[in-house]
Amino acid sequence: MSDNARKTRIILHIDMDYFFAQCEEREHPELKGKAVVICVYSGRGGDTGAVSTSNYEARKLGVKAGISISRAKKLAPNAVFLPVNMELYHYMSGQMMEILKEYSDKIEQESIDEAYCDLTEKVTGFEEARMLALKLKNEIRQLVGLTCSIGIGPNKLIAKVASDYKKPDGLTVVRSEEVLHFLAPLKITDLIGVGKKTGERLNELGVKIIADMSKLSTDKLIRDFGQAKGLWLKQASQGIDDSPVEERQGTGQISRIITLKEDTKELQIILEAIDQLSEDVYMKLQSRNIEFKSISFIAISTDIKNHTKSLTLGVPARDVETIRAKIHELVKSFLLENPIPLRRVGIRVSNLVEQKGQKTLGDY
Ligand code: DGT
Ligand code: CA
Repeated sequence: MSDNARKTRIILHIDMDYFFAQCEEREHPELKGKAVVICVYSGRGGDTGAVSTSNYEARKLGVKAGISISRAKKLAPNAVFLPVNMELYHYMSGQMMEILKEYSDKIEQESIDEAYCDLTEKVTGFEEARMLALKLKNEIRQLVGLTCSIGIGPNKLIAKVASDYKKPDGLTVVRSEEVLHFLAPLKITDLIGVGKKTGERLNELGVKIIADMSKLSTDKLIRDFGQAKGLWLKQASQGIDDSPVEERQGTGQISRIITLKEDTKELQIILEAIDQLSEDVYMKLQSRNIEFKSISFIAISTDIKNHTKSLTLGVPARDVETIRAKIHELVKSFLLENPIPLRRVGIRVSNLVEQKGQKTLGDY
């Protein structure tokens, strides 16, 4: 084994609290303190459909993801019921992921509101990782206006269980030597990958908490669950997980956001900041060999409200001159229409086109 492979990893998992409902609270501050339920209406009229998520006030009344909207209305007749607004959630997710990227370049986005981050090369130990996580939480609260829960551990499995351990607004650090003690009293279904069905079968074997499972022999688990799952269960119960944090390339869009040195509506200062980002976006397009058709200026004002201004090109491009020229155009017209001080500014390119072989412009 190389020295590198033996090195203890430090993995962070971030999970936004009651994400869709929290985004709505942020957009509509008058919702604060009320029970809020986010609904996916089936489109068949009336209240048919299911609850996507709810805030903690609504959860206290028994309103949870997956139950029907009509049941939720019976449980919480005074709650505020809102339809999903995916555009808003993707937008907020993008902002939070952008901040995360400032902390590490080894990030695996797991879902719209969750990501793993490998901090092994970034920090000297778990204490420094904790300080970094506090700073990250604070920055997300200040700049995006949302709370999250973070778990830190020697692998992805432990980091994920740790982020779920204390919610909302939690931070749980589990060092390598604390792993077994941390896992022992938890329910087996707290392990990511142990679903309802596996949980029920383990219950039949008398296994309720992780400590019970770690006592079963590998052979027994393999007999009952098959080779791969049996081995995985044994390892998971001991907190072992070697899977790497793998950067997944989202194909949909590339964005870069920066915090201005001070809040401003000065065109020149904003253009200077945005020019740095044009370079970053250009490099990213270059490295992935893709072009874009749409470009947006992202602006976050001092009241942390989001604004965007976009345009679409006739033919795809990826050269830095086009990025710069188009984003300048967008910034200028944005400031004319909205002469307000900005806190953060950014560029997003979307409608991405992969460059395969030698295509001519006529092929697009
Ligand atoms: P949390 O993490 O327990 O504080 O609460 P959430 O709401 O962030 O839950 P999470 O992390 O499992 O899921 C993130 C978002 O994904 C959530 O805000 C809404 C959406 N979501 C979760 N479960 C469901 C579901 O069963 N149906 C639909 N349509 N959306 C869901
Ligand atoms: Ca969440």
